[in-house]
Amino acid sequence: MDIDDPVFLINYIFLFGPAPNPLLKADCDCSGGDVPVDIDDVVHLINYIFYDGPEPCDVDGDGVPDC
Ligand SMILES: [Ca+2]
Ligand SMILES: [Ca+2]
Repeated sequence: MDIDDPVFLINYIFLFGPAPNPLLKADCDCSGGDVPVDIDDVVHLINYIFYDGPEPCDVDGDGVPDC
């Protein structure tokens, strides 16, 4: 979990970079829906890393944030 993660996501969302695998692991804000991974997830991650924001979503429910 560091700055590489939001950079990876930004690449994927805006620059057609490689998709996260599995895709749902990058749904940091647990939004789900048709487009689970979008700019909101990047914002969530940056908040968490730099501004003590809430932890990323625990996508698979094992108690450890996955994003
Ligand atoms: Ca999301
Ligand atoms: Ca987990």
